[in-house]
Amino acid sequence: MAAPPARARADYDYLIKLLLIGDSGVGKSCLLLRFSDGSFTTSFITTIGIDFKIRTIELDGKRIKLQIWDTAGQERFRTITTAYYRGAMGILLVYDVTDESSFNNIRNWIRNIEQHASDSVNKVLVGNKADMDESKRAVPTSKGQALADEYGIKFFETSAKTNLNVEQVFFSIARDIKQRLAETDSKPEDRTIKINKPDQTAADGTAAATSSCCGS
Ligand SMILES: Nc1nc2c(ncn2[C@@H]2O[C@H](COP(=O)(O)OP(=O)(O)O)[C@@H](O)[C@H]2O)c(=O)[nH]1
Ligand SMILES: [Mg+2]
Repeated sequence: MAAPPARARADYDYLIKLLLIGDSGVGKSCLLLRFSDGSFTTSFITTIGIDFKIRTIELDGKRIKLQIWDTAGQERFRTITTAYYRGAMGILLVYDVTDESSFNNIRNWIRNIEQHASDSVNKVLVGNKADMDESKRAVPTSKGQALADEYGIKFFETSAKTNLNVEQVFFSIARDIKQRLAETDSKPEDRTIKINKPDQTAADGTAAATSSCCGS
């Protein structure tokens, strides 16, 4: 175990909301359980039948607090609505490599996301249950990769059972989102939250390039 910090630090540098999406039975809950199977995780069960877990990771010296939402069976009825997607920054699109229909449904899930989620949301395609015997496999790796390429997103085959690539998926999407947020942050015109700085509207319109907050 690492030594406790010498002084109190801010809780996190980035707060990232992630969602797990895909057909029922593909292993979404197991993936989340596997990723959050540690003492630094807190679970929340909300009154609307969706629950989320929190795990804070460290990337390039920044503390990233991941708030990861899982469905509680609503996906069976395709009743994933705006409430679930609200504020999502990243979505793990999960299918089961032994279940072709779960793979074919990924296109439907992407349409659902396009209707309900923010346009800028990061996506990653996940073919789960890669531990299963080759004789059971219904979706070759190359088909998963081709679909991901078509949508311009990253692709991983995982196993929640053997812990194959589970950390890699979450770290990969977290890193991409952090980068996107950092880029947005450094462009003043894209900021949605303005900090009340009296000199911000200064004379010739050249905004200051440096930020007074998050100083590092
Ligand atoms: N072999 C194998 N089985 C898995 C894996 N992930 C989940 N399962 C099984 O698949 C079933 C559905 O998993 P669950 O996480 O509830 O799916 P969800 O409906 O997408 O949340 C359960 O019986 C799990 O034990 C995996 O990576 N490999
Ligand atoms: Mg589930």
